[in-house]
Amino acid sequence: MNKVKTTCPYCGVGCGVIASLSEEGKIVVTGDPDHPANFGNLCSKGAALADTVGYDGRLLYPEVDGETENWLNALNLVADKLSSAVRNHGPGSVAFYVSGQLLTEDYYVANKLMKGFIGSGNIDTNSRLCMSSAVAGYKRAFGSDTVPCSYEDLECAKLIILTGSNTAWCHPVLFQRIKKAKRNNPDLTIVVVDPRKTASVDIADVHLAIKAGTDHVLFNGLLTYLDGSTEKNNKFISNNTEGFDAAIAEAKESAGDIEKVASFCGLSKESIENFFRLFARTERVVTVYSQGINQWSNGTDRVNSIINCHLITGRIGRPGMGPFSFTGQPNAMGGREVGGLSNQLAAHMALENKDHQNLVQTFWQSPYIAKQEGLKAVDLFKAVHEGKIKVLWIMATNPAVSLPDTEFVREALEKCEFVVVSDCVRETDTTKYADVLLPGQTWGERDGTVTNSERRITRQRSFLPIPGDAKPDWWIISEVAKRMGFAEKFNYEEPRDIFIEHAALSGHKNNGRRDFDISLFSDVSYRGYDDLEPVQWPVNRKSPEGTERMFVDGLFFTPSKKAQFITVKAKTPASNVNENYPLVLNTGRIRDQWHTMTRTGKSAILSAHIIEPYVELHPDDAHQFKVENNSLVTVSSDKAEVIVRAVVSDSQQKGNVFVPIHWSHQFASKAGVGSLVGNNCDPVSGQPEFKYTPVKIKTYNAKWFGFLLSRRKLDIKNATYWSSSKGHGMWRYELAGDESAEDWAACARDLLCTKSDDVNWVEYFDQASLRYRAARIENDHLESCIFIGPDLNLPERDWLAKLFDNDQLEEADRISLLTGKPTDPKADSGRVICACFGVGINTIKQCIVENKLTTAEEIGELLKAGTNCGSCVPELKQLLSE
Ligand SMILES: Nc1nc2c(c(=O)[nH]1)N[C@H]1C(S)=C(S)[C@@H](COP(=O)(O)OP(=O)(O)OC[C@H]3O[C@@H](n4cnc5c(=O)[nH]c(N)nc54)[C@H](O)[C@@H]3O)O[C@H]1N2
Ligand SMILES: Nc1nc2c(c(=O)[nH]1)N[C@H]1C(S)=C(S)[C@@H](COP(=O)(O)OP(=O)(O)OC[C@H]3O[C@@H](n4cnc5c(=O)[nH]c(N)nc54)[C@H](O)[C@@H]3O)O[C@H]1N2
Ligand code: SF4
Ligand SMILES: [Mo]
Repeated sequence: MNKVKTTCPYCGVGCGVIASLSEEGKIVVTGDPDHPANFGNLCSKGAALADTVGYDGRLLYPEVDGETENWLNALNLVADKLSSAVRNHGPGSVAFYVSGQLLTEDYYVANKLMKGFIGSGNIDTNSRLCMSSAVAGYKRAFGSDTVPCSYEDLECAKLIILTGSNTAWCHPVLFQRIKKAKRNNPDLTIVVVDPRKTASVDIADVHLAIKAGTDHVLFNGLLTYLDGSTEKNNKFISNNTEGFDAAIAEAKESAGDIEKVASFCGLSKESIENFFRLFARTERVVTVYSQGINQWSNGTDRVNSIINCHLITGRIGRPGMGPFSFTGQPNAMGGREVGGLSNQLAAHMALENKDHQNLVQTFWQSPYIAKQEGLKAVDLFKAVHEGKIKVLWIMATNPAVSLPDTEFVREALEKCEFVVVSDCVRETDTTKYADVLLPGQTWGERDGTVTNSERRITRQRSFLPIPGDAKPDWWIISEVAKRMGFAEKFNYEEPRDIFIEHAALSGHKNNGRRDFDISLFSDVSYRGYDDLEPVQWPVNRKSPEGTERMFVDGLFFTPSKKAQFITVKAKTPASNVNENYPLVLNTGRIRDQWHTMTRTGKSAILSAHIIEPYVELHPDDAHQFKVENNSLVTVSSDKAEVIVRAVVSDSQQKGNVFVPIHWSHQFASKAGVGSLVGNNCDPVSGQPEFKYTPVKIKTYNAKWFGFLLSRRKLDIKNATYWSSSKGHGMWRYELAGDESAEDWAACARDLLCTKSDDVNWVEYFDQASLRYRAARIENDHLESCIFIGPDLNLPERDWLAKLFDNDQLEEADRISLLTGKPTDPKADSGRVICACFGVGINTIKQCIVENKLTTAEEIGELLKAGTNCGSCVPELKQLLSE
């Protein structure tokens, strides 16, 4: 077995993994004990990587208009279309929409082609939806997009504030690190600021269930409080910062006294006072933030309201302190480094800066250099809709699901003259609109580098054979560039050739003037690149080992070398709840799925925790809007509606609902929450307001409800609601429809037997209670089964799912299929709570009761649940308390 050190392709923690492929084709993935991000730990997604690399559903050959094509013709066509659009309509008529999931080398080449050779700024990335407010906030404060901290700061801190970050589910390995730090140092205090009671609250000493959208007022209030405290660092303010007077004047004006802050933020006066006091008296404080801060129409101001509090106290550039943006995607940072955003230039240079334009153009020896910023994601798709963009090339992102107002985005894609999509998956909601599909290599196959949240560059290495004709993204882009007439400048043979150019540019005429500098690698050999060890930039002759912490000398990258206080005004969201749409919709992530599920959706382990799209709402709202737990509901905004399962829970604030982002049309009939969200963006960063949409909720009254389990993946047509999830050896579908009872049998046959009558079909219709059950049996094993009733009183799914493990159905199984009850009640282990060891809720509950367990550790000893990645520990505790 050939063991390869590489990096997990999911979140920005950037965990090192060791991957191997045995001769029998078995893939094994474990945590890399030597990687400084995770020291061997993995979360459920990383641990299940082997499950998600199968070739089913892969895009393996180029396609033009839905027909397989060879690379030569496909590349020629794409190059032709780009060149002729530029010739006839100018460089602004083409655009690239790329992704923080590309490797740095791919990203570098895409940016170079657009900004230097096509000569337009029209390359933007899904990082616009993700980190652009964090970028803009850092740039305004520091003059550069510099993350000051390291993960180690989490271990040296005495106070960690997690605001707008569900770390437990979205950066699980960092959550484990924080948890361990707290165990080792009971003095470490953790404050979670989130309108929801998330799994991250599990380790919090304090949960501030803030009113959605009011953090900037909280931090303005804190700034005012610190101004009057002994912790105000006058020396740092006068020597190392500018803009203090204006910022504090506005903070006082807009936040006011503690009482006013409390009422604005929907918190008690005491909790605000305690929080302010805690912050003031704790020097070592790290403020972690993510999408609950970034994804607002004033996201950039929110970021700066946090940074301001670190500047007034001088708490930056020293161990255990600083404003720390946790990045989302595996290479969100790499994308920023190469200038993948439409308003940035390569190597952290500023697009609006003439010297930088010259520097980059000379270095690239390019015919052009973008001098004006290009269109930001939301505006880019508006331009596509208006017909201004004639050729759009989408790489490694699924905008038909992930942008706001997806109905509009889909219309834009439909209208666009020529759409190219590079993806590794054949069927996504976006590939549907492609004129040309280009098969990208994906994790395990591709080679290059990524940068994680703490500026650490790590290699992603290949260890799998290349399936079909899949190619690396950098190769695809370079081949198109060559065909557009730029052969000489895109003549790369290996990712290393691109990396050294990128490294050289970062050091070119730098001399400490720019934060991003990896010039030590400007001439790294092929061998050196292959062996590259994880390292934090800047890494140059001065710091050959890399740099753990930034701004230790108190100097920043602004012209004056001083950090900037930013004046932050009080502002409410761009839209507002009203009579028709009385609830605030918050959108975000769940523990075991990654974005639009193109990869994690293939894993039975990862699909077991939460099997259906849902809306979480407070019991009072459920009562007011007559919604029952577990019923189907519609959630609608003024744009569209989705149908999802209701989960009634007091984790949610009254007046707020939460819908996860993951379910595209590939996994559910109508659950894409992006269709509800409006186009309001932050004026500075262009980041959309994903965390606030006024909506209403209503029970969805279907005539029948049901579910079916099937070995084969099915194409569900005749159900008004369906959602699918992968199980072990089968697919599970939750269903609802509008047919009356007399049509259920026909309906079931339609769903499971298509046109063939020649199947072994057993069915039972209980007329009295209106329960319909049927199973399709092939060669004595269960092929599929379906259960339908007029209400939600349906059999449990998990024991039925186990019948698919058997090669042969026992007589008892056949009976239980038709009675809808397991012959052995203990056979039903229930919904999976621990994804790592597949432990179900019924098993855990029973074990708690029988053994009188009181702690999660005891559950772990008996059932192993919670002992690997630990992500389910909050739920184990919840079960214990119940
Ligand atoms: N499992 C999993 N992990 C992931 C991803 C994934 O798809 N799945 N995606 C990755 C990516 S790309 C990203 S960007 C990160 C995102 O990581 P996070 O930002 O942690 O994730 P979200 O769920 O989008 O939102 C975070 C929290 O913000 C809260 N919030 C909403 N409004 C407010 C507010 O006004 N104030 C405050 N203080 N909080 C608020 C939400 O309730 C939510 O709990 O996750 C990364 N990790
Ligand atoms: N409502 C709402 N919407 C949101 C958010 C939210 O919180 N709320 N969050 C936003 C955020 S932070 C983000 S980051 C986005 C994420 O949204 P997307 O980027 O649209 O989501 P993914 O599913 O990660 O899409 C990645 C695509 O790249 C493909 N892919 C994987 N590897 C490769 C490769 O090596 N090469 C190529 N060419 N393709 C590959 C995958 O199959 C998939 O189709 O969603 C945003 N949208
Ligand atoms: S924490 Fe993030 S990088 Fe680490 S294993 Fe989990 S998904 Fe992968
Ligand atoms: Mo993201």
